[in-house]
Amino acid sequence: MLDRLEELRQRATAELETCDSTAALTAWNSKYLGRQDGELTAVLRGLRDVPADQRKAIGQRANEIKAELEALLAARRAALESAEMERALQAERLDVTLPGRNEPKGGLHPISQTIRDICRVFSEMGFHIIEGPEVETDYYNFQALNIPADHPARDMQDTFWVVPGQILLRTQTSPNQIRIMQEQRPPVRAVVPGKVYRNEATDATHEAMFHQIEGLLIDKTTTMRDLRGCLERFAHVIFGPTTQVRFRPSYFPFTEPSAEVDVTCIVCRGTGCRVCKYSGWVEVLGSGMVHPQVLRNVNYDPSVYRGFAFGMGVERIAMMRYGINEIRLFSQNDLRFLNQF
Ligand code: 2U9
Repeated sequence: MLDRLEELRQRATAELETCDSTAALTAWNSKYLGRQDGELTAVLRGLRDVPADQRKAIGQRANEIKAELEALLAARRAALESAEMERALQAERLDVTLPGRNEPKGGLHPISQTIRDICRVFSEMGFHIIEGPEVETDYYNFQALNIPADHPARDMQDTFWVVPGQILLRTQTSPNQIRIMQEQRPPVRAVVPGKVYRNEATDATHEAMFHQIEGLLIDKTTTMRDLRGCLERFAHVIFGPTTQVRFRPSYFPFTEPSAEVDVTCIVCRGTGCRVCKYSGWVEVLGSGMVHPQVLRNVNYDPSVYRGFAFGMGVERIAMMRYGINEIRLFSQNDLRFLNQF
């Protein structure tokens, strides 16, 4: 019996050496020391059948071996666990002292920057910022704005037709002011930024697609002085606080009276240079009092309500601000140009 115990001890010890995972250790444990059918457990359980004079010695030796195997198992488990931990640490090595990686930074296109800056000025004066569709009907783009089918102003805005005579790429953002007036009663205060399209020959100052910002204010007592005050505020923020504003008579079908608006030349500050053709002034936008027919078109009574409107080309403003003399640079996506803003 003692020989059998010795053989079991050697076999178990040798086998333990070959266990190289915690799963193998668990299997080894139940094979030799398991409560149900471990080999050593079976020996201990069989002690009652051993002749009384040998029982003590065998029992003692079996318990010694049990204690020894349990100690070996614990040591082997500890060694395996620390090896596994070491392997995981190597595989997931992370140096928290390394500097972070910088993501390359994007930036807003100069046209987007200019739109935001201009909209902010009017937003601070209580104007809502609205956007609308780029594909429009003839009614919203022309007729509602007092430009009927045979009107000569249509020649100035040669148009990209989607369905000839009916659906077009908008030539101005004004259709959205018409919609706002249809949707709500005065007072109305809105600015509308967005892309517009005109079928024109391209050169250094003209493109078939460009951006506009238009503004509209309707109330009971609105006058041209309110228009002038708002535009002076705009000019001071965008071109500097010493900028002066000048109105010149003009004609637009949707405003009466109408005015072109000039500001002191931002290059020479009014003393005269090539940019302002030695006049000291540069034109920045068009404006006027909303035509009574436009008010009637949206069921506003022109004897009760009046308002002003203005419109500007964003590319033109951005070219002045940044000293750019070629409009096509804005749409060429050349990073050497864009990275400067
Ligand atoms: C409504 C009534 C009136 C908008 C206006 C202008 C004058 C104007 C041009 C500037 C340069 C177009 O981009 S540009 O070529 N615009 O001169 N725009 S008044 O008048 C409106 C708009 C909407 C309901």
